[in-house]
Amino acid sequence: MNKKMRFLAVPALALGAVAMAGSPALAADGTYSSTLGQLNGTTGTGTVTVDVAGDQATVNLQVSGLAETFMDGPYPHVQHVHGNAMGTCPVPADDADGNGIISTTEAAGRYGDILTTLSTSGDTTPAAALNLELGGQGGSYTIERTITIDEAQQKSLEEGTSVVVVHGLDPATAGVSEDVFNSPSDLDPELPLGATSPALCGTLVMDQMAAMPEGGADTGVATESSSTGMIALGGGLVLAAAAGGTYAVRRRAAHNA
Ligand SMILES: [Cu+2]
Repeated sequence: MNKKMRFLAVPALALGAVAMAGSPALAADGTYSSTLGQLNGTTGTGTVTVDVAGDQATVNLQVSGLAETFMDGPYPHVQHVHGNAMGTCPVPADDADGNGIISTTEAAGRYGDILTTLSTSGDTTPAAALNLELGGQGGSYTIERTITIDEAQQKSLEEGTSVVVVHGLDPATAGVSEDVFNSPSDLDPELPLGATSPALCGTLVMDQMAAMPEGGADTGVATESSSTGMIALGGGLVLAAAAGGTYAVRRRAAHNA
């Protein structure tokens, strides 16, 4: 009887750890972010964070200084999470046809196909990729919304191949002639090439402080938002299960902060 109870004690402890952490973390869970880089003569800037929990992703995308107007209206900037390729942004050498614009098709070898449309409302699937009404409007805007992401998107995040791309070049800075800018888009011949080509681009990288909380003792883990704190706690418990003493260190750090 005594022996049997000791045998049961180990799995009981393991279950306790899982219960304390809440639902077991899925592989893609975490906070991802990127500072977007400029392509095709773009002078604007952008940052994005994506908080992932299961199939829910809270996206916060902020851009400023992009092209403001298009045909007398607010310039529509379609934007997506691409993935399942190299997980990188294109370089000038990717301008295969040499017309001066790296098109979406020319960049696809780097950042891959559209997995999620970062629309301002409604549909977030690839079907909404070129819906101009659902794109960012004007030169500066913020999109903050929680969306459902499919398994392909989750897998790409987990593998580090997810790349946020904001499309829509500024004719004043793109560095090409009006004829080239307005030539038929590789994505939709009804649209100008310049309007659908990538303007800002950045690979989503998981926040390492949240992923590896043992490095965060002096860097304010406890002052972060509750969602990040939960992730840090989950990570701490995983470490505790793997390597005995770590949990005590983590608890002390959290208590002091
Ligand atoms: Cu795109």
